[in-house]
Amino acid sequence: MSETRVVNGTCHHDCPDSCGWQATVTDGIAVQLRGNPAHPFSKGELCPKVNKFLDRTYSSDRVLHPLRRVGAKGAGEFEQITWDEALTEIGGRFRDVIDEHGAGAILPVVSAGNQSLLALSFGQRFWNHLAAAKTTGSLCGLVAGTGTKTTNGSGMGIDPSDLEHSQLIILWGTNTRLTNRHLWPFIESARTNGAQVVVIDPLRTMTAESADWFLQPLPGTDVALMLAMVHVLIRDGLVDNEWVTEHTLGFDDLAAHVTDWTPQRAATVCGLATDDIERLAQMYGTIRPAAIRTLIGAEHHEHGAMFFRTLTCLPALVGAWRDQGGGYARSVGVWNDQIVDDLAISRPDLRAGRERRGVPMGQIGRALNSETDRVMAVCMIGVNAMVSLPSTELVRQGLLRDDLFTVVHEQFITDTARYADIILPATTQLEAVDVVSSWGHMYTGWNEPAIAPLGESVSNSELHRRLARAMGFTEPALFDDDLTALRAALPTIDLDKLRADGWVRVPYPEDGRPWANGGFPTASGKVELRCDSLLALGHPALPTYTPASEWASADRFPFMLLTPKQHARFLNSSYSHLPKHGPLEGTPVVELHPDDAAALQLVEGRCVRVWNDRGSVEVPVKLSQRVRPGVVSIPWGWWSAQHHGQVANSLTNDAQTDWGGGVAYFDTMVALTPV
Ligand SMILES: Nc1nc2c(c(=O)[nH]1)N[C@H]1C(S)=C(S)[C@@H](COP(=O)(O)OP(=O)(O)OC[C@H]3O[C@@H](n4cnc5c(=O)[nH]c(N)nc54)[C@H](O)[C@@H]3O)O[C@H]1N2
Ligand SMILES: Nc1nc2c(c(=O)[nH]1)N[C@H]1C(S)=C(S)[C@@H](COP(=O)(O)OP(=O)(O)OC[C@H]3O[C@@H](n4cnc5c(=O)[nH]c(N)nc54)[C@H](O)[C@@H]3O)O[C@H]1N2
Ligand code: SF4
Ligand SMILES: [Mo]
Repeated sequence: MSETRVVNGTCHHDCPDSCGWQATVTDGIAVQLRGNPAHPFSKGELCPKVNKFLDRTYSSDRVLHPLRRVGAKGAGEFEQITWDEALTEIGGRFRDVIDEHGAGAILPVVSAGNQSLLALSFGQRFWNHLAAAKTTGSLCGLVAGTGTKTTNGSGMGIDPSDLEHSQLIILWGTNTRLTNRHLWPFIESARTNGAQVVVIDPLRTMTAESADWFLQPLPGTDVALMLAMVHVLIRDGLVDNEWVTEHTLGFDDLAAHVTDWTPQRAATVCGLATDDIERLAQMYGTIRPAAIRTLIGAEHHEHGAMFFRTLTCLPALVGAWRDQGGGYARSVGVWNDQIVDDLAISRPDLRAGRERRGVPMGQIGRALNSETDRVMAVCMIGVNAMVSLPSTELVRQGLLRDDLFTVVHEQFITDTARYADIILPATTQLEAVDVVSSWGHMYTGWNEPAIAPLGESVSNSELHRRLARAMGFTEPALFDDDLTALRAALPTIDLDKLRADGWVRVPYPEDGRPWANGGFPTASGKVELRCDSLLALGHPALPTYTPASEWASADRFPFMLLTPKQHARFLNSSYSHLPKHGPLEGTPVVELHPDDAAALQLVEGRCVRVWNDRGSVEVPVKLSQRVRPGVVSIPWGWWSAQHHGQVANSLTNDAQTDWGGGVAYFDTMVALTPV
């Protein structure tokens, strides 16, 4: 008799929507995956990426056994070995590195390929106990959070679903319909009630196409636009004086600072029309409730933290926090984190006072090539470094080193895994228990495993238990089972109830107005329009526009390059190689404005070399009105195979952001040469 059951889970992708799903399992095989209609945010819908997740899970290309490299690094030739052989080799190599160079020469690189709690954090117990090196900063989100916190003392914005109460919604540097699709119905619902939607983005995205009004500034110039908005708000008496007096610090300094930030001046910097800047400020100063929604894209600039620090000043000036549906909506990870005891799951105490040497996440390429503090072993977990890190040719050079020992825990032989000495097989979310803290809504979700791990694959937590055993460690916390670790991580949550219910709503003010009456956790207790603590970090205390250093190379590399998330069937680096994803999105191209194409005598489909001192990719030209003249765009997420060698990130800038430890991917200048 065959047995069928339905198992509830939560999508693990680094995506704000953290959808609830239901897997139908017949005789141990998942036969259908669909959205859970009862989920309060995703409401039964998944997305074009994950609708075909079973094809990913059961793909014949899955890595199901430990593999050892037999060919040259990068050649992608491997032989199957046993887990015992793999662990013996890893244990031996790690011990040799520690004996000769110290544990600081071992670098774990963990990213959010699976952003669930155990997947991301349980392994830190092992790395803390080892006192290995660690990555600092982040590819995603830290800059936006840190910039916001600089002004507000907290990264906590409003619940994005409350946009349904807004009358003005400014989507500022976020491509909602592509990257955060389950939020769109809330925005549409506000629209039904008369709300206007404005998109501000250097690319005419699919979200821009759906807006009531679209503004297209040059990349990296928004702070000038914001300062001009402040200028107009003050000039035209649109400031909420009562709220500003009570809840902000430094208003007079800011007012003096923006006197010469006229709309005319900002228009020149941003490449916008003066009238449009006037109109935007007027709308923002007069329509209530007014919400600004932002996410991650705008942090990928040298002055990324300044963007978010300045943006956070705007709602304070017009008293937007007073209203439900007013204020500023960004990642709500900080709200979800309230119920997570991060120390209990990642156990930094296991370092026992030893420092873990830090390597900036965005500069792993540089670290792998550095002669000082040489990295001798890397362990890549949930990251496709050769596609996702900036300046990937540097990463490649590093991974090619003969004296570097590379371990990759993966589901597929990715561009990165090709450089591994040992590949270890990873489960998918259907195969392991976990809990997902959402950064796009207020529900932390349970993930019940639907099927047994395929082949010999293991979850991230089991991987680290095995690594601990391979090292001969005896510290009991390294071997906690998943439920014990989850109980420690969620001390206030009844795990059995969470498991039965599927999700729990995290604490959030019932009236939807977290900052209506101030109470900001800054040093001054107020919104810091002037933030003196920034001076100590070498940054101006007042919001300040600074052009990106990279632009100085414009004489050699005249085009600004964006490499955005662009495909509905891609989630970061994760789907381009699968037959029901990649081919349906076409192939990589460079989008070029027809005027630029004419000047370069380039026509649609003509192959062009896009290059700078970091790398070079050859792609066909796509004439496009989505970019402005002077700006070109190559969609990101394709692997080297579809790019005939190098990838979009071969070209990108690995400079760190002003503060917050992010990456200036989108401050990249390139030249175009027909081939
Ligand atoms: N040019 C450019 N570069 C960018 C960006 C951009 O917009 N443009 N965006 C940046 C951003 S915001 C991010 S978040 C990063 C994302 O960069 P990555 O983290 O590299 O991207 P993902 O594709 O989400 O996940 C990486 C890998 O995790 C694997 N994986 C999935 N589940 C598991 C698991 O349970 N265990 C293990 N061990 N592996 C698993 C997947 O197979 C995948 O290969 O890229 C950044 N890079
Ligand atoms: N389909 C799909 N969905 C995804 C992902 C995916 O790969 N595919 N990735 C997920 C991940 S990891 C993340 S972090 C989120 C990101 O979600 P978003 O932040 O919404 O998406 P991004 O594409 O990173 O950036 C948003 C927009 O910022 C714009 N931008 C770049 N520079 C500037 C600037 O200087 N000023 C302004 N105003 N805008 C600028 C880009 O053109 C882009 O359209 O999406 C998640 N959702
Ligand atoms: S990738 Fe995002 S939109 Fe798609 S199912 Fe997962 S959480 Fe939902
Ligand atoms: Mo991200």
